[in-house]
Amino acid sequence: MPIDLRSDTVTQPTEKMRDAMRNAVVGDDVYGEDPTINRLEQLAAEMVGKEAALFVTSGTQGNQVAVLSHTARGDEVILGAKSHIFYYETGGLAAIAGVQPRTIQEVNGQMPVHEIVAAIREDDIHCPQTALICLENTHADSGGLILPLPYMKKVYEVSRNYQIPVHLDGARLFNAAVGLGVDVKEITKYVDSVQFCLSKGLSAPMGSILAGSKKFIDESRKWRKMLGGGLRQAGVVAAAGIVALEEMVDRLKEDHLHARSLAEGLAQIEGIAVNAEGVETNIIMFSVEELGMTSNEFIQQLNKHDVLANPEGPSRVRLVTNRSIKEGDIEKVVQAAKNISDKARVGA
Ligand code: TLP
Repeated sequence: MPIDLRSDTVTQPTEKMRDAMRNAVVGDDVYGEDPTINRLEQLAAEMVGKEAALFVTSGTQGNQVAVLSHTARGDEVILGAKSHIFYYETGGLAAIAGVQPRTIQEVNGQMPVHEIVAAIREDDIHCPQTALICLENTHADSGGLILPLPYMKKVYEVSRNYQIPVHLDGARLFNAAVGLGVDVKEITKYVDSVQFCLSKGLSAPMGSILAGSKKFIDESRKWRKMLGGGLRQAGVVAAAGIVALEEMVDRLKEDHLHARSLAEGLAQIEGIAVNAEGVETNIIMFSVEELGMTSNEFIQQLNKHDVLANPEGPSRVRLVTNRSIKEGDIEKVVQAAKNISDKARVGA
């Protein structure tokens, strides 16, 4: 088996999840009759401190449903230029919700607050309505950085002043909470709605949660139906989601420790540029530019050492630690990277 660091989405369900799935009591969720889904939604809402929650098929579906519920066609949405919602959701904002993205370049995963304020539209006949601000925590493209709580608070205060809702793409929300050492509600109290993934480090086979006010979730349930996400006996997968929330949150610490020690190992290798102290959660980004290789060339070499990774731009490589990592794997990856570096520098 290769060491798979392409993403934390590659995690397999645990034995306990498989048992829970086999034994799940299910019903037709479009009629609201799946007791396992109902339990998951209630548990999730309680955990993030919101009135209600909705089980959705994926993070992308949860984010798109949230945008649909918060906005009307022609509205403007303020979000990061490298946010997943803008960058990696196949243009869903424009194609599905019909809204206009107003992007702001993030610095360490954060859109500068004064730029958010400056981007809010005036009440003018020529202007679209600024209907939503989206944040991402942890911020994937910046290498899994955590948005500091004072930053979340500031954005929330701005949003209250201008009466604009805030949606959080919290695909890795629990990584942020574990990284900060706080209850997840300390983060979600600064947003109106939140989407988080069960299928990443938490290891469930599929699904995300969208949470918010009861009114917001009632509306979101209709949009989810329109997008083809009205589920039937999906308690078989929601059962794994319950195990994910009850048992898998604390273990994210392990992914973070692995990421830090992997980054520290990589930082010793000539030609690899990585900020090991900057690794806050489970994502490591590093540049191979100095080796005179593209990220794809470097990854092809890694593959020969049985290590899988993803490119993030022409010279940036992304590694995401996850539950599939076994004892000794970190050392093997560092050794593989060292061999590639040695070979590249001899050939140069
Ligand atoms: N991210 C995936 C890929 O789509 C890039 C990954 O491997 O990291 N928000 C954020 C911040 C995400 O990182 C992702 C998935 C999503 C939303 C979408 O979740 P899914 O894949 O469940 O639609």
